[in-house]
Amino acid sequence: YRYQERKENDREAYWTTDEPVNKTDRKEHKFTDAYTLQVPGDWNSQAEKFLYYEGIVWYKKSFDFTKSNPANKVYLYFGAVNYEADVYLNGKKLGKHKGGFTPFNFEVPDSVLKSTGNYLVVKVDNTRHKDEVPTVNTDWWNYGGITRDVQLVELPPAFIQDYSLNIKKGASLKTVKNIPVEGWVQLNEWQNAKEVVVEIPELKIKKTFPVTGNKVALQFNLPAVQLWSPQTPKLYNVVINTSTDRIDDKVGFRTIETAGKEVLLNGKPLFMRGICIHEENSLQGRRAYSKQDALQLLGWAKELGCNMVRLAHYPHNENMTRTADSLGILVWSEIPVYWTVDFSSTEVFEKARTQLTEMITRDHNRASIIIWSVGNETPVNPVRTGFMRNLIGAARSLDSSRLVSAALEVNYQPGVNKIDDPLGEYVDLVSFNEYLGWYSGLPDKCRSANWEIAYNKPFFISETGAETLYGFHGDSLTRWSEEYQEWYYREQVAMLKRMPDNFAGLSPWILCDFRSPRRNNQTFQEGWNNKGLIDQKGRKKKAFNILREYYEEKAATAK
Ligand code: ADA
Repeated sequence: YRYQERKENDREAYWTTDEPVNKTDRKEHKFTDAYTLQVPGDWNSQAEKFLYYEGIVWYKKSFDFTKSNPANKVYLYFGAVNYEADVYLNGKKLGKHKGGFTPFNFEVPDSVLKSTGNYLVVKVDNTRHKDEVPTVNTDWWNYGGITRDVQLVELPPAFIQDYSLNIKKGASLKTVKNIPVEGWVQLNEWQNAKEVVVEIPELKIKKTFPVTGNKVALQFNLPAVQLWSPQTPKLYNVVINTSTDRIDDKVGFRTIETAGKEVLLNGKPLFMRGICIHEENSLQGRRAYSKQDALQLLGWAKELGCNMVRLAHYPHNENMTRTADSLGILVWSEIPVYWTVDFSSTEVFEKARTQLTEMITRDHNRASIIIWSVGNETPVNPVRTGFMRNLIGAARSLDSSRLVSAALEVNYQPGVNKIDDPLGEYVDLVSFNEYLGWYSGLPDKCRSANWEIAYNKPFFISETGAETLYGFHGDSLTRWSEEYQEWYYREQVAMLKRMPDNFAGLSPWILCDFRSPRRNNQTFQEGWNNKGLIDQKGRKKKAFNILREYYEEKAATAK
C-alpha cells in the first residue's frame, strides 16, 4: 500500500464498486417470526442477521390511554422513521410519511382511540429508490426502522402550534441593552383566544399581545441580555401562555449574518473550527439517537477544539441540536440531497422541500444552528442548479434569520482549483469539499495548490479527509497508515494558513469512522469508511492532534 506501488486515482483502493453491494436481496430474507425491537432504534444493529436487511418490517405495540380531558386532542408523534411509514391504529390508517430523518405526526380521532387495548401498527420500509431523497447511492448505512422516539401527545382543543423569537434583523448589538426582538406565535385556532403572554423570567420580561388571527406577531425589547455564543452559551427559559395552552422552552439570543468577506456572529467575525459528524454511535455500530450519544459525539468535537459541527448529510435527532445549544457548538444542518437525485422531477423536488420544511420547523428556535444546507456534492448542470436554487429560496422563505449553504464540488483545472459553481451566486456561504492528497496525488500536493474563489463572499471547506485504520502504522507514504493521515492533515493545515482572507472555516471529514456499504476494501474497510479521527472503539488517531493543534492556534488568535 505504499503510494508508489499503486496508480494515482486508483479507485479500487477506496471501494470496490460504485453501486451499493446488494447483500440486501429480500428473497434471501424470509423473516416470518416475531422479534422484539427497541424503539427508538434501527433494526440493523439489533440482531446480526438484520445487519444488511433492507425492506419491510411491521411493528406493533399495544397501549392503554385515557385522556385527562375528553375535549382534548391527541396526536401520535414520530421523531423519525427510515424511510417510509404507514401508521395504523386499531385497524384504521392514520397516515403515511416519507423521509427518514424528520418528524411527523397524525391526529388520532376520538372514534379510533380506546382507553384500553389500543393496537398501534407501523409498516416501515427502508428500500432505497431512485426517485426518493436520498436516492439509491449514499456513502452511509441505510439504517432502517423507527429510529427516534414515538410519543402520544395530548393537547387542549386550542393549542400553541409553534413560535419564533429572534433578535430583529439589523439591530445594533453595540450595547446589550434594549435589543429589539421579533417573532410570532402560531395558534391552531384563535377565535376564542384573547391574548398571548410571553415571559422570560430571568430578564423580568412579561409581555402581552392581543390575538387577531392565527399568527400573533411579537415585538419587544430585551433590557439586558447575555448573547448566546460558543464562549457563553447562555439559554433563557421562555414561557408562552394562552388561556388554554403553555409552552416552556430554552432559547439563546444571537445573530448570524455575512458582511462582505466575513461571517459575523453577534456582529463579530467568526472562524468556524468544525468537524463533520454522521448520526452514528460507531462504538455500537448503530444510529445515534439519545442524549448520551449526543454528549459523546459533541464532547469529542469539543475535545478537538471545535466551535462548530456539520451534521452530515441529513437532519440529526433533536438531542444533537439541543445539546449543541447547551454546550455552545454552532451547527450546520442539512437535508439529504446527496450526489445525484432526479433534478428534473417536480415530485423529487417536493420530497426535498418537505424534508427541508420539517427540518426547519423542528429546529428554528435552536440558537446553535447557524446554517441550513440544501445538499451535498450535487453535480453542476443547469437543471440541478435550478432545483438547488429553488431549495435555497424555500429555505430563506422558511427562515430568513440564518445562512443558507450547500457543499459544492471543486472545478479542478490545470494549475488552479476553481470554486465557480453557479450555485455560489445564491448561497450566503460558499462551501466546498476537497480531498487533495487522498483521491488524487499525495498530501504535499497542497503546497502548490492554487485556489480561485469566484465569489466575493466568505468561503468554507465543508469536507477534507483521508482514510486510515487505527493502529496501522508505516511511513507517511504508506496509504491507510495513521502516519499518512497525519501527513495529510499537516499539509492541509499548512495550505489553510495561506488561504485568502475570506476563508471562514472548515469541517473536515469526519469525527468518527462510520459504516458504509460502499466501502469494501477487505483489508482496510470491510464496510466502514475509516476517514474518522476517532475509530470504532473510540480511539483517537494521530491526525486528531494535528487538527486540535490548529484549532487551538485559531482559537487563540480571536477570529
Ligand atoms: C464525499 C461525501 C461524503 C464522504 C466522502 C468520502 O465527499 O460528501 O459523504 O463519503 O465523500 O469519504 O469520500
